[in-house]
Amino acid sequence: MPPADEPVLPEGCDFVVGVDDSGYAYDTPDLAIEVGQTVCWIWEDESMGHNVAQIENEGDTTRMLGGKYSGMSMTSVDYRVTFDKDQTFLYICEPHVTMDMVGKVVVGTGVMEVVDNSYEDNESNSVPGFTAGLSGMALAAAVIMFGGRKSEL
Ligand SMILES: [Cu+2]
Repeated sequence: MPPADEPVLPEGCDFVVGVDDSGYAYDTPDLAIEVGQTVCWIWEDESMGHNVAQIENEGDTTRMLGGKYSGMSMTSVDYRVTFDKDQTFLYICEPHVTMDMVGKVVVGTGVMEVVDNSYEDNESNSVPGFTAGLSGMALAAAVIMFGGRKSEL
């Protein structure tokens, strides 16, 4: 049980990020969490709207296309993300990024595992089936060619 003076986390949240008293910053802009934990960005009835928009690189002022996005800035937000991979998640509040309303979540090692397909091909489950299909086609082609030659004789 957490100490009594700590706020109770909403169910499903391992961490909650809100808006601080200034109204122009996240109250917990730097988090370090474990893989599999959930961060909840929650605020209610703020005087201004805020959001959470993933950026690609530190210092970016526009969101990453295809990145995580809580949507348009709102005065009340409940946006939750469960991080299932090591990574460093960088985000901004779009209307206040110029006022340095930015945040970071370091998940696990903080470094996304680089998937090297050329190395993993032999281990992957889907690839042997694909290879078998290819050799089956090659075999069929060989049979057709062989059959063709045979009929020419
Ligand atoms: Cu903001």
